Amino acid sequence: MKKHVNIMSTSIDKNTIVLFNPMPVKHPVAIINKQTTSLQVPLVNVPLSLLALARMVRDDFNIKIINAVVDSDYKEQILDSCENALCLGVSSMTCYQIRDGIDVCAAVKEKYPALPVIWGGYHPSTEPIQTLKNSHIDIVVRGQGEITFKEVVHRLRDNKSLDGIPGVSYKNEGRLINNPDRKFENIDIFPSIPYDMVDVERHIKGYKFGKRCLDYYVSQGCASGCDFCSEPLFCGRHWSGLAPQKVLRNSNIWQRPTTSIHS
Ligand code: B12
Repeated sequence: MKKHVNIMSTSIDKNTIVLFNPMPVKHPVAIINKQTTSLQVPLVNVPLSLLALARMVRDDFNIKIINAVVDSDYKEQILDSCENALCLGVSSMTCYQIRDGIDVCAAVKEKYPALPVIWGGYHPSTEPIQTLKNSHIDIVVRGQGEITFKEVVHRLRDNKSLDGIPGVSYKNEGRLINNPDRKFENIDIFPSIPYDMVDVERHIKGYKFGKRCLDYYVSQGCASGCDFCSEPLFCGRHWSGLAPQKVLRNSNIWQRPTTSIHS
C-alpha cells in the first residue's frame, strides 16, 4: 500500500536538516580520479546550491551536508543522518542526479516514511508536478531557494501548513498544490557563501585555470528568453549579480597578497 506523508504530523527532534547533492554522472570513477567529463570540468564540485540554503538556516538548525561527489559512502551517511531529522533536502539538475537522488530518497522513505523530503534546483523548478508525482518526494521549492527554504523548514518545525509560501509546490492529502511564484531577489541581500561548512581541501581540483581551483559564483539567473534553456522558467528572466565589494570580501577564504599594485 502506498504510504502518504502527513507533513503536519512529524513530531520528532526537529533540529537537524540533511542536505544532499546527488551524483551528476553514473560513474563514480570520473569523480574519484578527479577526471574531466564531456564538459571538460572535473566533477569535484562544491555543493554551492546546498551552501546557499544552509547559510539561511544555520543559526536555527544543525545542518548536515552530504555531497555524493566527495562522500563515497553518501547513502549510508544519509540514512544515518536522517534519523530524528526534520527533513531531507535534495538538489537536482536534469541529469543523472534525478536517478541517484530518487534511489537515495527511496531508501530514506523505506526507513523513515514520515520524514519530509524536499527537492529543489533546476529540474524540480522546471518540472515541479512531474517531480512531486514521485512517491518519495513531498515538497518542491521552485526557483531561487534561499528564502523559500527558510520559510518551509520553519513551518515544518512549527508543525504548520505550507499554505501560501511563494515558490512552493507540495502534496496535501493526495492533492498537488502549486503556490504562486516567489519574486526573484537580489543575491546581495544573502549572507556570504559559507565555505566553512564544507571541507574546502576536498573540493579543490586541477583545471585549465590552475592547479588549485575552487567553485564560486557571483551571479544568478539570466535576462534572456532562449527557448532551449531552462533559465527563463527558473528565474522569470531576472538576473542578479553580487556587488564587487562583496565579491572581494567573500574571496578572503583564499590567501590574497596584502600589497596593492601601487605599493
Ligand atoms: C556549476 C554548474 C554545474 C556544475 C555543478 C552543478 C551543481 N549544482 O553541482 C557541473 C559542472 C557538474 C554541471 C554539470 C551539468 N550541468 Co550545470 N550548471 C552549473 C551552473 C553554471 C551554476 C549552478 C550553481 O551552482 N549555481 C549556484 C547555486 C547557488 O544556484 P542553484 O544551483 O541554482 O541553487 C539555487 C536554486 O536552484 C535552489 N536549489 C537548488 N538546489 C536546491 C535544493 C533544495 C532542497 C532547495 C529547497 C532549493 C534548491 O536554491 C539555490 C539557491 O537559490 C548552472 C548555470 C547557472 N548560471 O546557474 C548550470 C546548469 C545548472 N547546468 C545545467 C546542465 C544542463 C548541466 C548538465 C546536465 C550538462 C550536460 N548535459 O552534461 C551537467 C550535468 C552533469 C554532467 N553530465 O556532467 C543547466 C541545468 C538545466 C536543467 N534543466 O537542469 C544549467 C542551468 C545551465 C543551463 N542554463 O543550461 N553544472
